Amino acid sequence: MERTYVMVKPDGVQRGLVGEILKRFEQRGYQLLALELIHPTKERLEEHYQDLKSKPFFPALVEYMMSGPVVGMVFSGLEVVKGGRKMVGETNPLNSLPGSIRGDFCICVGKNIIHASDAVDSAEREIALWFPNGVKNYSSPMQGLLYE
Ligand code: DAT
Ligand code: MG
Repeated sequence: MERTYVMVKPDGVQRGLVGEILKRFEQRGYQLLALELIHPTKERLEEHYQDLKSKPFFPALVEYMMSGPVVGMVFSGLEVVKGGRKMVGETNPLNSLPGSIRGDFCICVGKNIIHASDAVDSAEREIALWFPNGVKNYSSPMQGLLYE
């Protein structure tokens, strides 16, 4: 089953939105495989956002991401990468529709409260980066109720 990496950013954690975000992914039917609150290092964040290193906003992005703990999660499900991105909304919350997480809870691109992997290969890279000890799969009776 496909997997994705979701991270509640420091502002999302401080605003008490972890439960709301976790709830949305759970109620959609995605299966929670891992969950951790951590204080990320600069090195870890620079690796996570390696594709954005040359962007002018990169230093501010890393500073923001280091402003407090983050909560990382791994979810599995059918096409969970694409579905997760839809639930999160657009990068700029101003373009995010109501009903999406960014569309419901934030306003500015520099404080957009949540990360979700944008492709299957980046999801696997991010899961390996944030959960270096590995993530175990488990079977759940819910699967039979969610999938035909
Ligand atoms: P996303 O988080 O939607 O995958 P991204 O990977 O392109 O977007 O960028 C990562 C983060 O960097 C994004 O959540 C917020 C910040 N960012 C992106 N574009 C930005 C911009 N034009 N100005 C300021 N911050 C930006
Ligand atoms: Mg991205």
